[in-house]
Amino acid sequence: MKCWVYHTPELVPAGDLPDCAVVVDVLRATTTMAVALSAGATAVQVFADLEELLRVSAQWPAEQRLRVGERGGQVVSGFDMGNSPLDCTPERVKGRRLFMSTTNGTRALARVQAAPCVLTCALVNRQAVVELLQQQQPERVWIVASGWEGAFSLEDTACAGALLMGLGDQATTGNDEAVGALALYQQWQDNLLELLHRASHGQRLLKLGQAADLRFCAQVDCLTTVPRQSAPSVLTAST
Ligand code: 3SL
Repeated sequence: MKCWVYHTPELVPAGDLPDCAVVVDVLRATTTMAVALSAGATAVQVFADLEELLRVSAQWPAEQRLRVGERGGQVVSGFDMGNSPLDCTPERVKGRRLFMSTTNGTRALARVQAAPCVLTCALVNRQAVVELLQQQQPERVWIVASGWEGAFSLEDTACAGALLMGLGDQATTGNDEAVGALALYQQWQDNLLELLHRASHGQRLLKLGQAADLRFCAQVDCLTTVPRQSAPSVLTAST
């Protein structure tokens, strides 16, 4: 398995696709997806565009859907919830489909949705993603960090490194970014909450009063669910 890391969706090569793409958005989209599917949500359908989300979700019975909208770290007005993993309790999400749009995570997914296998990873489900990749043995893997509006995000690249570390000898690094991601994780692995606090998006979320979300997102390997694309833009649980 050869793995490439891209710091943002914009850096993903055009006109090419890997055997498997793994999208990472530790703060907070891919953490929330893993939690929602673990808690019994039937699927997470992602949208770049809020109008499109409202149009498609309107075709679902109200009691079987949740509209999840985040812009700038805050809940989109009129939506059922924002992007906090802590809101995804079984009481709230079980048996429901999440219609979700976030600033960066859902955009990163759109960039690689044509790949034959698309997974999402966060720190919380890193080991589960490692095991799925070990089982499937895709030849070429792209780990796509969501970043923030086209810029590097410390926490996503650290999570890419965590994934590479978990894969160990099973993976070779395809680009310098992969080597750098691994080194970043090795440096911070015992201090991930501090890394999230230093990260620019972590600081943005702290200003919005989301310290509990940072604590949750800093946990490693506590969920066994892997969100996996089962139809274009639709993620379901693979455990
Ligand atoms: O950018 C995103 O996709 C979100 O995860 C950002 S936030 O953490 O919900 O603010």
